[in-house]
Amino acid sequence: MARHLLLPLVMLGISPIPGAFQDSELSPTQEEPEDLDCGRPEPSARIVGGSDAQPGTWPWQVSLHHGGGHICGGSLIAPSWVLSAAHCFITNGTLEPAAEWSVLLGVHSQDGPLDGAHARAVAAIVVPANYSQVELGADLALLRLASPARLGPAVRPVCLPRASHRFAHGTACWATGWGDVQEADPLPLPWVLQEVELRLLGEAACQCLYSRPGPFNLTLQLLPGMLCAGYPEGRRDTCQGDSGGPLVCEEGGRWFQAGITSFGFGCGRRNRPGVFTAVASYEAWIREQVMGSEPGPAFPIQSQKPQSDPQELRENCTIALPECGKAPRPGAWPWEARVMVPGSRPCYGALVSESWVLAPASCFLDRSSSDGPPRDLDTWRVLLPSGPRAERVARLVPHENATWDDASDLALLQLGAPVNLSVAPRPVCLPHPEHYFLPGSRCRLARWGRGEPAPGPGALLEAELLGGWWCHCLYGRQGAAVPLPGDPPHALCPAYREEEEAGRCWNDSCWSLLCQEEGTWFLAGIRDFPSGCLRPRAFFPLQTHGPWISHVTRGAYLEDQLAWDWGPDGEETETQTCPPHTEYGACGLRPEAAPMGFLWPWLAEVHVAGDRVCTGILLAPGWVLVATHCVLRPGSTTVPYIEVYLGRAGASPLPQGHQMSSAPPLLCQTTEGSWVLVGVAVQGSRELFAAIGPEEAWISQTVGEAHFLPPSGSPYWPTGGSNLCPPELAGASGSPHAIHFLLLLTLLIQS
Ligand code: 4AZ
Repeated sequence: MARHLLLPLVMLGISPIPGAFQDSELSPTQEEPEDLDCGRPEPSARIVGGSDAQPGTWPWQVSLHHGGGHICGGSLIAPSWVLSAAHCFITNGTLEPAAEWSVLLGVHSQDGPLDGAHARAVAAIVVPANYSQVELGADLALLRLASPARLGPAVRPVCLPRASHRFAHGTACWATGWGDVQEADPLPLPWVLQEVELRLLGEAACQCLYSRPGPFNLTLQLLPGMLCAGYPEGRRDTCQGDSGGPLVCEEGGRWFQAGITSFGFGCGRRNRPGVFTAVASYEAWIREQVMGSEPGPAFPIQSQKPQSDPQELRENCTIALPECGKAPRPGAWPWEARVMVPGSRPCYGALVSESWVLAPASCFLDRSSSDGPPRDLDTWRVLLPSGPRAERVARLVPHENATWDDASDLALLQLGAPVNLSVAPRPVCLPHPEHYFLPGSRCRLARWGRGEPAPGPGALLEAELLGGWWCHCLYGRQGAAVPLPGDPPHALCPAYREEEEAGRCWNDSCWSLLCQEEGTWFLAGIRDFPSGCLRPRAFFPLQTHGPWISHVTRGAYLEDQLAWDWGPDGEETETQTCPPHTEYGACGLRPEAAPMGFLWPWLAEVHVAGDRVCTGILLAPGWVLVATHCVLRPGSTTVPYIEVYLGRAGASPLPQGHQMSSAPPLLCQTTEGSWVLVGVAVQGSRELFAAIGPEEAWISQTVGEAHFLPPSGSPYWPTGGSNLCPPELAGASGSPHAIHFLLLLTLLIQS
């Protein structure tokens, strides 16, 4: 699921530039080719967290076009040679034809007239024979131009480092490109070349950062020929579309290309610096490819080797901690923002960056009227914790769906001036779209919008997040497949104690959901669904809005997942089905453990081959139903030795050395008080159940004397109009899935 984050994504949202670029002179320059002096821009004169470059600052930067648009960066290393990344040219293991590519030289803005720019066709693309995928290194390519570039003030080659060249850790270098300015957020018009200063990280420091399991527990093994640049705290980085472009460092008045933008985990993330191909490691390969071409690339001798300071070699491993989401204690939220609009009650929102507050759009926009945005922004004020003064509001940016969609009832307010972040105010952390808030997470409800205050002064507003499956089934669309964790969910369900203790629901309260991971608070959800008293309540997840928030704010604190423990087969969900719905919500939502000594009289202890124990259900005097996976080993066709004990499940401790396989049954009580078996937990899950209903025909044919509730009219099988659970629960037809889970054991009664 998270693999895409590691892959270099080279397509960029820059649309075709008018005109064909096959060896065209877009704007003829007067200059004739000169000596191959490298790495010296004519003195004249996004990348994530960068800024517009001045024209002519990076004259070796080229744009590689395919299919009419910018795909990758590259660098001019000789009049007929461009250096780039192999992964830009390889699709499904095949090198794309050179003829489909063109190289744009001397470009600054990729919009409008390309003054001073010219294009060249590509005669050949060469990649190292051992390149297979970015994570395995050798991510470089050489492009031979069909005709030499026209060198001039805006078009000059960069210097290449020899294999012996050493770049000191901590050196400030520059990366350039027309790539995304945030993850999945293309560089906006007028597509001006972006530059960003990045620090070289030593191999040990970078490996240390990438060895810490980040989101999705992914780590990375750095290989020889790779180098890292960036910052432990992230926020400045290369991104999709910058690939193939140069990372250059100045030495003795010349710019050397230390790296080629290759890949990374996302863009600008904490502890996930960009990974570059270390150009010096490929001196021999580059020389071999360009042999005989005159003039070839320049590999100036390094004038001064960096002192090998032993202190520097033993770089310490500094892991950056989140800068957002720290609160002195629950309830004292340093991001709580009170937006004061004259004539209305205060509206509560959250500070998400130095300059932006997120709040419900419905505080500021009348959904029923078609009035435009408010005009009196200069009378609005924002109060922040410990803020010395009320902040002015410079801009209101409502979510595009804010006026009709409750899940998007969001607006961003830009403060008149950025605030100084400290202990307070401090922004809350926001989740990336793929964030998975673990069931059982400790959450809190915080004030949101213009809702009523907390019910009662001492309210704890503490909540525990319930499994996403339950929430999905309770509030999901009919027929919707149960999504994978973090897919993203369409609802988050916290169970909060106060409401239960108070015995009523706070219908007119309006809350946001804050969830904690390793001591850091995330804004996980906003305002609960209009769900009446159906429990657990559901919140709209905020994670789907991460891209919009980071696009508008360019610097909100989107933070990676800090906690993960998805269990062994957390993602094997294809055959999982939702439990049926009762008047209390989905049944079995909060199964209470049976007190010791209390017997569920139909439960059977099934002992398999002497070492596994699972739960069976007595359906008739001679028959016990049990989950197949509990009894049969995968791939085995032999039936093991099975013993069934009745009348003692839950009452006696298990014999030593026995494991309890988790295959608990799901039982629901009818209004008349009798219990009905509705599902058997699927393998690896304690929350999802293979429904019994669809197996009625198979069970009754086999067992004969099993008792079934009437198939229709029962409150436990949603009718066709129900929108709460997938339709297969209606029990109309046999499910090919569930049958794999269930096995009937006929009993040879031994007394
Ligand atoms: C890319 O897809 C890419 N943050 C380039 C650089 C990085 C990530 C992705 C590093 O081209």
